[in-house]
Amino acid sequence: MLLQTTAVLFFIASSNAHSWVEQLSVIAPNGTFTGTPGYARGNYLRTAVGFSDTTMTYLIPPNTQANTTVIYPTTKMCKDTQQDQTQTSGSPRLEASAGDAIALRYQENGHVTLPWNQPGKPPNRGTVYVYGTTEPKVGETLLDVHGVWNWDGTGGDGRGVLLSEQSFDDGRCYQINTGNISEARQEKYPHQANQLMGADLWCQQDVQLPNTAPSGKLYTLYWVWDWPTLPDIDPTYPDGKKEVYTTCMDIDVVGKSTSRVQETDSYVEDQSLDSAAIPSEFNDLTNEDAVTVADSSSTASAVVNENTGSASTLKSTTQTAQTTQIIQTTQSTQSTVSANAATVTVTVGAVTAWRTVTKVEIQKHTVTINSCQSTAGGSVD
Ligand SMILES: [Cu+2]
Repeated sequence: MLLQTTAVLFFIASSNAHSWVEQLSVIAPNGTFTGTPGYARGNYLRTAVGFSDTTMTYLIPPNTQANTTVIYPTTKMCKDTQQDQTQTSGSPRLEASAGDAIALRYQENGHVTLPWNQPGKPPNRGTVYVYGTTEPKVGETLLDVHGVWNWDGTGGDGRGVLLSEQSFDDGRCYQINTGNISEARQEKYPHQANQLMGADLWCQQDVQLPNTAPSGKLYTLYWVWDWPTLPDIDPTYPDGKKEVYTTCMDIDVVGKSTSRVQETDSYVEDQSLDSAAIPSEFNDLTNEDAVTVADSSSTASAVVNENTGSASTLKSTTQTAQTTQIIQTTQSTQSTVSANAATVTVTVGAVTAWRTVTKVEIQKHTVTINSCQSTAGGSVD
């Protein structure tokens, strides 16, 4: 019981720590971020007075909605602070040219590296979508866009397109914790701690601004993280639940298309991960076909099986994820006690994950953690 209590305390400070697009960057042909970063509408920097996760997270359905198994047609795409195309002081829009590759970065908040914290979630940690339009609407609804706008721009009212669809887990990102996933990634994808990310490595979704984006105008991106809970797994949600987060942002389209991403194999290997595109995502952008073909055949199990492949093999649609593998609620747990340290092994579906807990006395061999990891500094110790 003590372990259970302590484990909960490790994470309790962060129970509302979900994800949003923290920063946008143009990617140069060599895969390195270039220029001044941009930010979402109504952005709150983490360093701003009054910042908390809730200043940026936008949960759909909202906590106030009794039935979380439905999303109503009236539900807005954008958070109330992101309805208008306005920026806050210190958080300018990204400037980019038509055809540019752009990285959207977000924090995983434990949803990648501590997947056992939320039972019933898709093994790919959900799917992230980016929709683009030159004709955004105040009051835009989620359901007019999400799952409706398509690659060809022929979906729904035809005002926009689907620009990108990938797993929330980009195959690299981590926050620092003692779980095996984080530890493996810290070793495989090391980087110098910096002021922006700390020791964590943010997740990334790379998209290409359409070649047709008109210069001198704003181009709007809607980022949608679809992260449902499947039914019959978490006893709290016997019918499952919908859980979606969005970020709404605009780009100042400037100059002419420089065709930055139209050269293939220009990505420079071994560059600093602090400011580098994800190679597989970036290389996808050099190939129009690859961008438009979501790999719906890849099984989600590859995602949970840590370090098995690049982000491109991690692509799977939500539907695929829902049918291929389920993170079990009933986690078989093994504990080994040695002095003041214990290694807790949690079996999540077919995958064994573990985290090392120090200075904790083991009295019960079960661990229940139902929240996500702190984003501040990324440490859970
Ligand atoms: Cu969260």
